[in-house]
Amino acid sequence: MLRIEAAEIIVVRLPLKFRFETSFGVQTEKVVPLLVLHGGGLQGFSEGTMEFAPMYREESIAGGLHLVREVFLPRILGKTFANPEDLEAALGGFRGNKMARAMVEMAAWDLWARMLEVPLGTLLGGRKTEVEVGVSLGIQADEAATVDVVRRHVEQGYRRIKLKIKPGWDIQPVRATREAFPDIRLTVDANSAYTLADTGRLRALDEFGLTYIEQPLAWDDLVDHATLQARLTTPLCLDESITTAQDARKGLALGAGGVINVKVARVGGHAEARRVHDISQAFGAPVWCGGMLESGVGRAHNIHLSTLPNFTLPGDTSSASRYWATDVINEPLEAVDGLMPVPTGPGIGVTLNREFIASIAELHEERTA
Ligand code: OSB
Ligand code: MG
Repeated sequence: MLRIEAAEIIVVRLPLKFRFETSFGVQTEKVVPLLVLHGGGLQGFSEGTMEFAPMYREESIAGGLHLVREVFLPRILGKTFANPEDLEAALGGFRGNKMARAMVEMAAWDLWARMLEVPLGTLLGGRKTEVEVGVSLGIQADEAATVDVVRRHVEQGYRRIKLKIKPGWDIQPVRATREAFPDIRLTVDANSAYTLADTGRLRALDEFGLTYIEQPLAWDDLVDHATLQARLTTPLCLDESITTAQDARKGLALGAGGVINVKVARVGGHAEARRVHDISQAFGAPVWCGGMLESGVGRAHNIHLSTLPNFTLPGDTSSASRYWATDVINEPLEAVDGLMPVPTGPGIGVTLNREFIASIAELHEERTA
């Protein structure tokens, strides 16, 4: 049985090794909320992917931690569940706030997999021992800098290059990259920066052989994406717009895209992520695992989810050492030639670097029933 006895909420701040510019802003550090669930002498870990300000989706760290503390934890602490899916009723009945909910759900999956002494990926139904990964590259100063950073990552063996774009910086970096690397798997991500009025500019991307264009239109839209998709030959990939398996069904049924970016926290946890995976597979739509610049904890969760069979396109879970000088976990998570090994230990297969965390923690609270 999955008995949840106590919880720890920890917040750390990690400097990013690169400047990450997207259509919604520039990031140079990451505030990482961590949750530890204790039960049966074991610990399950998760990472919140909410951000300081609601730029990507509507969730924020402050709002999410309030819900974890005051709404979700009181419903599970001191209680016993049959398995993590049995938590769904306790965590159900609330609108939105999937990333906050996912913190609790994902830590419960890790704890449960450790209790059963199996890797989380295996428990979810995955079979891969390594997963294909690419990189998501922020907006650079000019074409030459873009080609440089792409070259560095192509040389490291990453299986796909994704360029962040925005209106006024789209065709230029894509053309320069394609001219320098005619054969790489190349994609772009607009993070909702365009409208249907930009159809002409987006259609101009069709000639560059992109695998997909990620989330060009509004974060909460499906209908305009369907209109745009009918006017483009490049498949659209939905990211921000999908927070449930029902969203995925509606998006694919509407023809709003042909590919889904699955971020486990954006859809509320592993059980819903697997349902997004399954429904996409039923539509013949490939999925891949997105990232939110996670520390080792979230990164390990992403790797395990990516072992499911319909994750047929490379994900964003690149080497942890790209992001952090020191990570919050003890184990390295390093891709070799674009293949990320799946940790083999129980659960997510990584352990917290408690000493490092204690030295930098901005918050550390314990909760019991
Ligand atoms: O849209 O996929 C995105 C990071 C923060 C918010 C949104 C996105 C991203 C990334 C980074 O693209 C992927 C990663 O390296 O983790
Ligand atoms: Mg995206």
